[in-house]
Amino acid sequence: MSLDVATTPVGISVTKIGGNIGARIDGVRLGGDLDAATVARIRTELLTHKVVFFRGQHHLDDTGQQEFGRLLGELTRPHPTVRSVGLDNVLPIDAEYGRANSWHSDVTFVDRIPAFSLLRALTIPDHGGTTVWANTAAAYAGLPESLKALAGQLWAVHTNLYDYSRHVDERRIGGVDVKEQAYRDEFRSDVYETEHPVVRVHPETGERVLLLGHFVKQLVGLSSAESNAIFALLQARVTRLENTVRWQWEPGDLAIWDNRATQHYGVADYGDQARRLHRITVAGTVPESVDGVRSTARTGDASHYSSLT
Ligand SMILES: O=C(O)CCC(=O)C(=O)O
Ligand SMILES: [Fe+2]
Repeated sequence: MSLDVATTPVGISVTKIGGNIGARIDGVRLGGDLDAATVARIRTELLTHKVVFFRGQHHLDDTGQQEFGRLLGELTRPHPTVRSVGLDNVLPIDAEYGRANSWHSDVTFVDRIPAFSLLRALTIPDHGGTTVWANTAAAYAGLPESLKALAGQLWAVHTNLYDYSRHVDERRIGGVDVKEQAYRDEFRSDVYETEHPVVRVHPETGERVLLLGHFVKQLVGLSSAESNAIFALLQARVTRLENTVRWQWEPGDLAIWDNRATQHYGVADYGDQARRLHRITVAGTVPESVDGVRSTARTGDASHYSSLT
């Protein structure tokens, strides 16, 4: 992906952060009025680096974030099931409602997985509260041929009822905050189950990516023990530290990630300090396997969430 030099906007600088993922983009004021060449450059950098970070976007509010997001594509509803907290297309990510401290790609329990997520920092704790992203294309590329062959034949059921990290908490008696419990109950108010290929062909870059994360319930056709073992083996390839980048938030930051080529993890190391970010997601298409077979929804209809298929 290279841009014609004549159309490359002046004043933009791109600085790689991790060796395998992540770049900071400086010299851009984000908004709905950005020129097409700058938007194209941002998209190219995003597809290349998988997650890009902008500092100092203090002028952005929810409206500006959404107007800018629409330059990258149609926006989804805030969330397929969480209805009470969304304004327009915005999903608040607030420590009061829960913490995303497990590895996932966003909303993989529906068939039409969002293409991009845009997360804007409003209130950030004095310390901690970083977010980590991992490159799922690099994870696939680094597999030995034997594991590529295995992964390329596997399918996984993803569901919003299942979540590796929450599993223990939900069984505990007491100990779960009422507000957090109410949010979790709403999160699970509608059941979605979708079969996705473990190896997806990225619709824009053509790269092969591992499609896993905490919404995976089971690999199709395997026993739970086999499924858990193979999931752990492949997921460990995604989250190895060489494959990640960690961002220390400041208010006014905006991060955009390619949700089809990354997983992320919100590090919950900030105690009871306030932390709030606002997320919007750009609609994405239904995944295709290396053999061109599309994902299938088993349960739930996500057409109200996004009309893209
Ligand atoms: O809280 C974080 O750092 C990550 C939140 C998250 O998973 C998301 O915005 O999709
Ligand atoms: Fe997330």
